[in-house]
Amino acid sequence: MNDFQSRVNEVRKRHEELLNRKNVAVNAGNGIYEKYKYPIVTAEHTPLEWRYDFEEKDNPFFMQRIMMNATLNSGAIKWEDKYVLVVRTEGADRKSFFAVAESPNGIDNFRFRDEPIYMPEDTIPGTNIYDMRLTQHEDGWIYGLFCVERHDDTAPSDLSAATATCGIARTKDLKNWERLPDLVSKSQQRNVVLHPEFVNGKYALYTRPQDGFIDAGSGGGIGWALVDDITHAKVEDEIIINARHYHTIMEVKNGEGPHPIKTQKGWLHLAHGVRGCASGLRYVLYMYMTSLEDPTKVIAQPGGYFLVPEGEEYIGDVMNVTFANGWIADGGDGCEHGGAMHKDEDKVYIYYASSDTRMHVATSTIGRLVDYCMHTPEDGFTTGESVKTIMSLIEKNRKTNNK
Ligand code: BGC
Ligand code: BMA
Repeated sequence: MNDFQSRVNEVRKRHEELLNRKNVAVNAGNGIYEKYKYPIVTAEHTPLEWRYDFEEKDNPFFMQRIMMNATLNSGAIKWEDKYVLVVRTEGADRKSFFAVAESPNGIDNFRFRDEPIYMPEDTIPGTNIYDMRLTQHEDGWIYGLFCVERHDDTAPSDLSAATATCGIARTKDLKNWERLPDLVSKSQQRNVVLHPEFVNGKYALYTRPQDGFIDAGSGGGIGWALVDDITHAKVEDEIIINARHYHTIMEVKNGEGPHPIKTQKGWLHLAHGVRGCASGLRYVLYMYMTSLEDPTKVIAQPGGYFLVPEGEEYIGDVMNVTFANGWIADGGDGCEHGGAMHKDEDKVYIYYASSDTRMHVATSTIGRLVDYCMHTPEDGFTTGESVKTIMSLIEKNRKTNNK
């Protein structure tokens, strides 16, 4: 065997070992969810055929011709008995694209399909696309809503000036995608999510109005808008359903994660909150619940964060970030319809990325997450209120322990 062939064999062997690695739960100690020892999808998981030229005469050193930088913010869906992620995959050139990776059990053995998704363009092509939210809607389609970034040509001399718009595509098989016109909205939009059910006969969107590309500014928080026609979607009236507050984990920005999960007690939401600090922006995950009768009404808002970067999760391209736009509530059916009513014992796979670099999973159940939302004290917005909340728990425990 020549050097070329032995190098090919070695690279293939290492890749297979990585893809087949068993994952193990690590008790997070908070009782709310388990994290796992290994990330589930990394840039190293991408197929070798995307990165290496296997022709010896063209690539005598068996080098990577195309490097992959990161696998992050993935949409998720249970589909044909598999746990499917639409992974935001980013090349060394900083362009991200979508690619499907699937696993038989949701926690390890994720494998990319042979080819990434070639997303058809809207009339104005995007420079970059990312962070897809998947919704299996009751209209029969699976929708992918994602952010489309383009240069802001109103500032021709500023090469960092950009605009964020919500792109919309739909599919029946996660292979062929029909691109619909981008969402029309007065403000820029990132983190737009399609609710799985019709509301008053209309499509319902979680929005995130923002003043500029980075700045959420007067946007206020997570919004809600009804849309008549998803093939020409336009935000007419937008209300804020989950507002930001001073000195909280979501002081600077917040945004809806994946679409909410329907439970007997209400819609269960996962979102991200952002605050500014000396080291930059800190992205953490939080939860809230809305009413089944009126999905714009918040019925539970546990104070503080739900999940944050820990250990090596802090390190990566954009430090101090956890971000989630995919989760799967698994009632054991082969495919989980987006608006299915979930039972307490149903398992929840929370797919999150750390520091814009790699994908992880955390697992819990509907029962545990609802309990977390309904019984975690709310944020009282001042130190005094926080101490009173701790005091009342101490008092309760004193009574319990003296029984
Ligand atoms: C990046 C996103 C980021 C956004 C705002 C984009 O260029 O690709 O990951 O969320 O900028 O910082
Ligand atoms: C954003 C998000 C994500 C990213 C985060 C941190 O605004 O939309 O794409 O994870 O910033 O860089």
